[in-house]
Amino acid sequence: MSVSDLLETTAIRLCILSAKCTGLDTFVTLNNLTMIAFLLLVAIGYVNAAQGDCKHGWESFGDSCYLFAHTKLSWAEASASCQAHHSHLATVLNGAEQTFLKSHLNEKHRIDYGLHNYWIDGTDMEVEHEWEWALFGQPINYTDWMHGKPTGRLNEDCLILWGLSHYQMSDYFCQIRANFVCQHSYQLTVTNSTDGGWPVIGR
Ligand SMILES: [Ca+2]
Repeated sequence: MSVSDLLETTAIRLCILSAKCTGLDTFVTLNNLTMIAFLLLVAIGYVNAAQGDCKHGWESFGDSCYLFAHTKLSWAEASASCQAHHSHLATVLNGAEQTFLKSHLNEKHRIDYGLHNYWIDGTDMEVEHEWEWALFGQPINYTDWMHGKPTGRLNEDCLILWGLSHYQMSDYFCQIRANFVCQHSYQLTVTNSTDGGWPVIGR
C-alpha cells in the first residue's frame, strides 16, 4: 500500500468512526489533518534520530560520539575516567578525524587555546619511539605532530593535543594533568541509553 493509499484509508476510517463524514469537505479536512499528523510524526522521528545518536554533551562525528572533558587529569586517570563512562580516550585514525577535533577545540578555545591541552589515547610507554593506540595495541599510522615533536625524551610517553600549536599532536609527560577527549561508537549510545550522563566532567 502506498502512502497516499494509507492516508486515504485512514481518512475514511476516521470518517466512519466520527460518524460526521457527510461530504467531500469533511473527507478533505480529515485527509488534510491526517497528512499533517503524519508529517509531524515523520518530523519528530527525524529530529529524534538526529539528536539520539549521541548523549547530551557529546559531539557526533563519523560513527562516534566525543566528549571534550574539562577536568584536568593525568593520562592514566583520564583513560580510566573515559572507561568508567563506556568510552575510551579518543583515537585519531585519519586526517578527517583530526580536523574535526582541531576545529572543535580551536572554536571552543578561540581565546584561551594556550591554556587547555587534551589527552588522547596514544602512548609510547611500552617501547620508546614506538607509538601505539592503547585501545587497540596497534601502531599509530596517522600523525599530526606539531613542529619539533615528538621530542623522544624519556617519560614524555603520552599523546596530547597541544593548545599552543592549535591542537596538533605532541608527546608529553603522562602524569601532568590536562583535559581530555573521550570517544565511543554510536552503538554504545544505544547499549548504554540508560546511562544518566557524565556526573563529574562537565563542559
Ligand atoms: Ca616517549
